[in-house]
Amino acid sequence: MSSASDGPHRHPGEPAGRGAGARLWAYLRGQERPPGPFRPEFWRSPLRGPWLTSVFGLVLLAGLPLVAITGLISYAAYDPRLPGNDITPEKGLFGFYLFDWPTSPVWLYRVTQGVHVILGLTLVPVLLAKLWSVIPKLFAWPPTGSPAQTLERASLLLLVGGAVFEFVTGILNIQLFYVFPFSFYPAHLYGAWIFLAALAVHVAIKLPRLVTSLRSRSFRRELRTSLRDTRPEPPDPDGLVAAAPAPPTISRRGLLAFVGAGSLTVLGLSAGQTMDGPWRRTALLAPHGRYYGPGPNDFQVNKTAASVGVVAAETGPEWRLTVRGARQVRLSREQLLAMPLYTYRLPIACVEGWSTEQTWTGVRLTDLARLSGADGGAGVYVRSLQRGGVFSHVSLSAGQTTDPRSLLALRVNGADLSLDHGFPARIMVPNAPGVHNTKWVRELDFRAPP
Ligand SMILES: Nc1nc2c(c(=O)[nH]1)N[C@H]1C(S)=C(S)[C@@H](COP(=O)(O)O)O[C@H]1N2
Ligand SMILES: [Mo]
Repeated sequence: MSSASDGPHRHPGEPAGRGAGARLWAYLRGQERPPGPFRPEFWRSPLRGPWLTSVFGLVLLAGLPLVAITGLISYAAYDPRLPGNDITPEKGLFGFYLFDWPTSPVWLYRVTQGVHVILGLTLVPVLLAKLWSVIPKLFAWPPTGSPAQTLERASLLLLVGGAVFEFVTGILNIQLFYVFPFSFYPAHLYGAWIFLAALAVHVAIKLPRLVTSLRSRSFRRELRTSLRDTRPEPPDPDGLVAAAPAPPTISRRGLLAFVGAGSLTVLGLSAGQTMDGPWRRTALLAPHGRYYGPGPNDFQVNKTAASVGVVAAETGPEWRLTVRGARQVRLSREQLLAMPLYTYRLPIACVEGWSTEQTWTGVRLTDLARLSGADGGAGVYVRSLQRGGVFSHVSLSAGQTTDPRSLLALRVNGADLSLDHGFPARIMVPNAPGVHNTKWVRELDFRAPP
């Protein structure tokens, strides 16, 4: 077929010594494939094929919608319709499904956000394996064909681009690399919708092929097939199966085990951040959970007081809580401690996936509302000593404000709050996302928003 002088990428019948310009023209017109990855012979793994791709596809089809739905739930949990909570001002139509985030069950956000982050991380190896299995298609030549083909490739671009964008921004965010030149929340939200739309198109196009491909081989038999007996899948119209497969160096079950082990490793090293007790120590992939801060409150700190510029002078004996309702009241910490105190076990569940349940003691928000001549029915606008930043204030809904378990917490686990956990006082609302449990509170405003 090709002699030594032909070079590795010459097609049969290609005239030798043709000008580079003519060759480029032939590539561009789609008459000829450019060398390297654009030629089918380049891709030699004997494992690639529609069955393998479909196995990874099925896992993603089961998992990614759950990641997406819990993500959309997380956005709703932020209550972005309340004044000041809107982290995505340009949400437009994307806010169509928002609803009042409930206070019960208290563990709901802990579960949905834990699933969002931990399942998302666990699917990373599967996503990479799936992309690996279809990579020859990235180099299909000519890049566009019939209108239907062009449309399909465009949707794939959005699908792969959307998935990669969501995973990269999500992982950077939970690893606290806030390196984006844009705001994470709107970008991650828009990316999700682009990805979901592309996924819907992709599933509509590919579902029949997914089913026939999965039926083409027995999963159980594949798990019993050793390297020695591993053969390529039969040639397929999509060109996933290598045209000139190399001898296998790993069996299909070996590859599945490798990907599965990768997922289980990620799961095992990150799930602990959602658990209390000794398991938390296993979350080696989680950035939080190592630093508990000074003081007796034995659980992780998100932002320390120092890191957000809250200084000891503001939190000392001079500190007063301002409560605004029909009238304005100012209270010292001693006066708050003299009010009826209630104790509840409530979780802190951070958007970044970690969570913990602790025993909080404090004054009911409804009691404070009443003290100022309000009833909490207008919700409450909370201001922190922290100046600036999205977490320096929060709006809580009427339902959150009037829940008897919603506290201005003064103590945790029987001890005064440590400075890093929000001393002198912090918000604790059942089932609220962690960000809404504002620390270092200086003002509660129960008046109806203007
Ligand atoms: N003022 C203020 N309150 C805040 C934050 C903050 O950065 N500033 N972080 C929030 C976030 S994102 C979480 S998850 C919880 C964490 O509480 P902890 O640090 O006591 O564990 O506090 C919330 N309250
Ligand atoms: Mo958080």
